[in-house]
Amino acid sequence: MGGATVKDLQSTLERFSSGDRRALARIITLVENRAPEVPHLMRAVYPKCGHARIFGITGPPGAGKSTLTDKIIGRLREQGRRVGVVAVDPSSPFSGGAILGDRVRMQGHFLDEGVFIRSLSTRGRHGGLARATREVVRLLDALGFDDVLVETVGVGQTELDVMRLAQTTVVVLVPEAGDTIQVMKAGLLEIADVFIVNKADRDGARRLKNELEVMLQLRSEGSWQVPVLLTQGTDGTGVPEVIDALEAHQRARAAQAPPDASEARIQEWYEILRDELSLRLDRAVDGKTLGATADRLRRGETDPYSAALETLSDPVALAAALGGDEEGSR
Ligand SMILES: Nc1nc2c(ncn2[C@@H]2O[C@H](COP(=O)(O)OP(=O)(O)OP(=O)(O)O)[C@@H](O)[C@H]2O)c(=O)[nH]1
Ligand SMILES: [Mg+2]
Repeated sequence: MGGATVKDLQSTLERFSSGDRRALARIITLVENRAPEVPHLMRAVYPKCGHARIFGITGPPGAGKSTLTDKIIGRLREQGRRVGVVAVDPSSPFSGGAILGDRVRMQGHFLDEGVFIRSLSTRGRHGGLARATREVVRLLDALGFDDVLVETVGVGQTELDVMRLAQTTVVVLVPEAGDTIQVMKAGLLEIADVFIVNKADRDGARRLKNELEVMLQLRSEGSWQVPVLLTQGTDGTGVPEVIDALEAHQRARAAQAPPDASEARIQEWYEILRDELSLRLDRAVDGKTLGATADRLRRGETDPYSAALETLSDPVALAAALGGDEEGSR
């Protein structure tokens, strides 16, 4: 976890900039595995961020998100833009490259140097998928991808957290999901900047579109009017209009006074701290650097509360046990 490793990572990143995508894949695996080097790496990456457009695509399983993403990539590539895609699957035990379905559905772009597609999930006992996703998006941004698309599977709290990092969020629904009450319940109405009713070839698509529009008018606020677009992911019908809507929302966003980012930075600092402390505490327990206390507990010489209070009252010992890595900070 010393400085050398971080340097290694940085040179790996530089290799990627000159076309080595395996290097990027390796780094993303570190992020996914919550490796201790990650904060050091991200510190180097952070100042280079802020150029990419970040689009979120969410909606219920099977709505056609990947199929649409594939078509959207195609259009953006026609405009000469470099596109990064992160498919986030909190439930998947698989990782390390691609979920099969996404690989199949976006395979037309796999040989394209201007497209990078990666699936993401977190293994083990730690959560932190929203943070890992944000880090991967930043890596892609820093490496010069013009657009980053984040697809999340499902509509739970993790997905909503992940979607907070998108500048423009697209919610994909299908006629058979028909029930607009579900949309409200899942919190999708609040996060959508653009609604898509996909599978427009099926019955009920137009009706769902109308229902959504009524709902949106009822809660219409602000200057951006959320559009509801009909698409057919399979043949790309309606996708040019999706691109137009994404661009229009980006323009509307840019026209507004930029939101005060200071609170978000403080919140992120707090999240990183909490997350890193918990990771380090687990590593310390695994690595037995807190072993003396554990031994005393094992021998019945103290109780868990006394042990915890003692550990907390000795910050220097605690910091040592949690493994300060000053080396890496240089
Ligand atoms: N009839 C019809 N089928 C579609 C359309 N768009 C996508 N599909 C099909 O719907 C199925 C699911 O598509 P995906 O793109 O994998 O959906 P997804 O939302 O990414 O699915 P998950 O990532 O598993 O949540 C596939 O069999 C697609 O071929 C459409 O417009 N009409
Ligand atoms: Mg998908």
